[in-house]
Amino acid sequence: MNKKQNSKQKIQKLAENDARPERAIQPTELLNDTLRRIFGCELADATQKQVYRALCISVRELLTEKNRVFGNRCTEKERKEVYYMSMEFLVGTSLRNNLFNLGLEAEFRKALADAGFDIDEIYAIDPDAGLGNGGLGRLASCYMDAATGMDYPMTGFSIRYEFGIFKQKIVDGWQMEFPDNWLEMGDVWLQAREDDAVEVKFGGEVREWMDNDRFKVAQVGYSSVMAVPYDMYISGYDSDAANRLVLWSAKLPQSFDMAAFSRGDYVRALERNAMAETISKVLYPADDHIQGKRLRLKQQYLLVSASLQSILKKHYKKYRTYTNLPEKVAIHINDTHPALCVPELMRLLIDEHDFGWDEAWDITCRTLSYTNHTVMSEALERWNVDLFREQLPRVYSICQEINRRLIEHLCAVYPNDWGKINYMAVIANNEVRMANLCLAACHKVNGVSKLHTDILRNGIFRDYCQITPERFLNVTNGIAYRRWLCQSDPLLTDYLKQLIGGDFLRDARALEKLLPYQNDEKVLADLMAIKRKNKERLAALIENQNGVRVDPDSIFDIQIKRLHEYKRQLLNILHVLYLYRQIKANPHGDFMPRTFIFAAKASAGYIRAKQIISLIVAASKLINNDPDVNDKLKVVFLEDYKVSLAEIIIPAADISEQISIAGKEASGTGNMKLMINGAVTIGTLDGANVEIHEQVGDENIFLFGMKAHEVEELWQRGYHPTEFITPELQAVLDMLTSGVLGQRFDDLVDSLLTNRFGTADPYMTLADFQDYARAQRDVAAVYQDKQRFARMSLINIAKAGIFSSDRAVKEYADEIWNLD
Ligand code: 26W
Repeated sequence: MNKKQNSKQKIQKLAENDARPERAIQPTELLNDTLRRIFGCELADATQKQVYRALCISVRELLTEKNRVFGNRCTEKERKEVYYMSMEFLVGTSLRNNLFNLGLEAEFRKALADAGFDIDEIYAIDPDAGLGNGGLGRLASCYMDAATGMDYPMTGFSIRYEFGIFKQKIVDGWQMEFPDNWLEMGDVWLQAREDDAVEVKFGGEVREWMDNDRFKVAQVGYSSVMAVPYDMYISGYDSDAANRLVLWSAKLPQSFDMAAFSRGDYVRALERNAMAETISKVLYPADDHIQGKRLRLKQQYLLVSASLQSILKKHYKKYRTYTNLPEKVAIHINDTHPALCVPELMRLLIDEHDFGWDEAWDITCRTLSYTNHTVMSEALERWNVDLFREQLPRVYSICQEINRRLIEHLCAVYPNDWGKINYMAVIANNEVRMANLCLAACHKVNGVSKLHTDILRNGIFRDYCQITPERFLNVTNGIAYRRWLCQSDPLLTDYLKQLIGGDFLRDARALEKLLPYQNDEKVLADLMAIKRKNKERLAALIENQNGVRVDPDSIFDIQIKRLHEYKRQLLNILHVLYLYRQIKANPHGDFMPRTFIFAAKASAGYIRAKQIISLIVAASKLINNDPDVNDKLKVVFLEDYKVSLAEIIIPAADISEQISIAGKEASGTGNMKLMINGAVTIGTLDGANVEIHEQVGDENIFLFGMKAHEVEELWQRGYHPTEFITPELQAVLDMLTSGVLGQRFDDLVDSLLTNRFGTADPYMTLADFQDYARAQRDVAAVYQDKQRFARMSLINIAKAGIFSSDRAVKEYADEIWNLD
């Protein structure tokens, strides 16, 4: 390797004839090279921020090379590629994950330490790329990691939001949102490709004409926006592959409207530019609530049109035809947010590439597949026809034709059953139903847990499922356990490595090798000692951030997820107040000390959710400052929940709260992350909790509450929340209006007991309260028996392997995308 070449060229050279260029690099040399090139300095005189950026750029360039070589190899071999379309990728931090996957962590930790830098401080500079709200976005990132580790050519498409999920601050108990300017430091991971910008058309109208015997259609009078791609490279564990997450940024065609300028309309000239850029300005902070806003629709179309144009361009460059698209390309629609893929692929094939309707439809259906992530009616996207047609006139006319042909077909299948046909229609009641658009076209539709898929098959999608049951299948969610266990919990990982070997690093099912140790006192004690160290680390963070001292020997009971009424954080905090009253009533009783830890963001406009956060914060103030209960009960609400905070909370968890009303949580993935870190679940038989129970058995989980069918039956029978109120529960509810919590929460009480806000207690918090309290008593009793609890913890770790995203992605590859 001649001295003159800079590190970039060296890596390019290396990657030419070795899919693992990372094995040949010298960390110190590479860092100094990059520092010299970017900052004109070396490790000896670089600042921490300069070292951070140089390290990220070095890793990015390594992955760029790996991706180039991997991409060429896939194209040469004509391998089928999958494109994962998602409005959200909750990536989190990237530096540690990439170094871990490339097997470079230890080497760079040493090289930096030799130069006087602590890599953990460098990691702390790496911002969370918060390009998502919650489960759906994080799942997309876990799947990119898994696909790359298994050498699958998978490209993610999303939007380069300048502002990700808002930063949360609790001010006087109330959630405030602040802009998340992640690009300030996070831009190091992005590689702009201005030359590959794509034009996306909005507005205008449809023009139809006959071109000798061919019927031609085009959009005219539209305004153009340029979608500029930025590449974020994705590493995989111990893999030859590196994949790309392509993030589109909206720009005006020529950054300056000279015409307007020369007309002296200076502001207008700039305004139009700003207008265009607003499309990729900010992530919609809605989780499970549709916001039929124009900008949200423009964001979805920018993602879909730019991505499909670039996919078709790359495909045609290789195969000089589109007819074999379904054989070489799989396009996956992550919930309905990218559902415009259906009409847009049709538009491109028909208007731009002269396909007839039927052939275009055949290619479209065999190329597209769709995953549903929620049954919440308020989350099923339906666009107002006028807004839709105004922004996407040609796409709308194609939706009309899709709908016309669908209705024609349904009339044959369900003759005169207009109720059903209307329910299944793509366009009806002046709305475009995005789920039906996917159901009408996609060759595969899946749910994200066994229970959820059953509910889709027998519930909201039953009419479509009855016609083509073979299109519906389940792929239970999975997690990138190398991030959520190996990187987040190195103490446990190193211990497991020396106890059962390192196979589990490649295959998570190898964690089952732990099972023989379930009665091994030493191993059980060791596991509890590691858990205690992780709890000390979290306790330090809580003291630092909230100024509250928590006892690492207490039960760390954790509920971390988006704040939503169906997830029932309210049930949790009402039970905490119930416990508080019990301790107050009998301060010398033997209560197992407990620390209840909450972290959750509420969608900005979701007032009820914000009121529940306020109640949790008010309860924590009352309880944490009450000397009568201090050593027995603490409540903590951790601000600004995000991926990197979860990576510290999860290894410290004893109890994992998964208490949603049965039938509403599609799967959950936090439950899996907590399980593989040895937390024992207290939960309902909802989503993937059902499959966690299947894995660990009755004696290693604390189940409570109604099952999904019992919830349905109680609805049918008529649910009267007040019938479930006991004197103790009434006393707790009175605390919410008595002012003892420093403020009144009348709305919350009325939402439970009255129809002031619609159905009383719509998520049956009161109906499940007694059994929840019973299960929580079981937790306290079992935890007293350290060995028994440690055994439960061990079995949860050992049986969590099935929830690896490697397993899930393999199922998608085999059952849906048909990847080789
Ligand atoms: C239109 C606004 C909006 C935004 C996001 C509606 C719906 C969503 C997502 C579908 C909500 C979401 O993240 N759902 C969660 O997806 C996870 C991954 O499959 C599941 O594990 C969770 O159960 C589900 O709530």
